[in-house]
Amino acid sequence: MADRIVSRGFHGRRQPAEAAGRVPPGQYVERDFPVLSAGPTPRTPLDRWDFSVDGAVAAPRRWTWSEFHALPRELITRDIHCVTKWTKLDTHWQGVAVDTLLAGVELRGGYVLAFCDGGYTTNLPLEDVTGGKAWVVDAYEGQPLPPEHGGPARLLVPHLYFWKSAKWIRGLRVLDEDEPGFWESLGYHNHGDPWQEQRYSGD
Ligand SMILES: Nc1nc2c(c(=O)[nH]1)N[C@H]1C(S)=C(S)[C@@H](COP(=O)(O)O)O[C@H]1N2
Ligand SMILES: [Mo]
Repeated sequence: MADRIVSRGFHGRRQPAEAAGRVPPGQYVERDFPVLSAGPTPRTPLDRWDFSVDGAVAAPRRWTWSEFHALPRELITRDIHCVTKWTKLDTHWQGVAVDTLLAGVELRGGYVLAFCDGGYTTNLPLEDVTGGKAWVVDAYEGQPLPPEHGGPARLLVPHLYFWKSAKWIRGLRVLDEDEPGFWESLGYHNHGDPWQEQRYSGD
């Protein structure tokens, strides 16, 4: 009896009890942290790194690495969901809220395009990156963010599929008209809500 209960836990993709209600449709719980990159890992030295808010704004902003580090920081614990169907529970991050980066910026558009070293982009409506829903993070599980996971800094938008969490981010371009990013122009869903299973355009 007891061994049956135990062995059930190792069967296929059955979800442990603590995951109940936390795993979006079609997802399974992953314990490792897979790396998914569309190209090589860029390695920008910190003295050449900066973060910009530009585009449809009254005045663009720019922070060097040390200026970025002087901004108010937050600890973030969230579940993340990749469109390739893994979900990772209770990931811990540190970084700066997008709200903090946009504070005092006079916005003249309702969308952002995140841009990155290496050329990757992803598009988001402002309402998905404001109100405590998105961060630019530079630490994972108490350590500097490893390059393969987007270090020195990546976007974290945990309520959307993880392709929206752009690695090696260098800035947010404010747009008055939405514009598809890298995966969005290759057939992935424009919004990417895992609870709605918005995987591909048309879902
Ligand atoms: N710059 C950049 N960001 C990216 C990607 C990428 O290829 N380049 N892949 C995206 C996809 S599809 C996913 S699932 C996650 C994977 O992040 P990870 O490698 O840390 O698991 O990063 C997203 N951010
Ligand atoms: Mo992904």
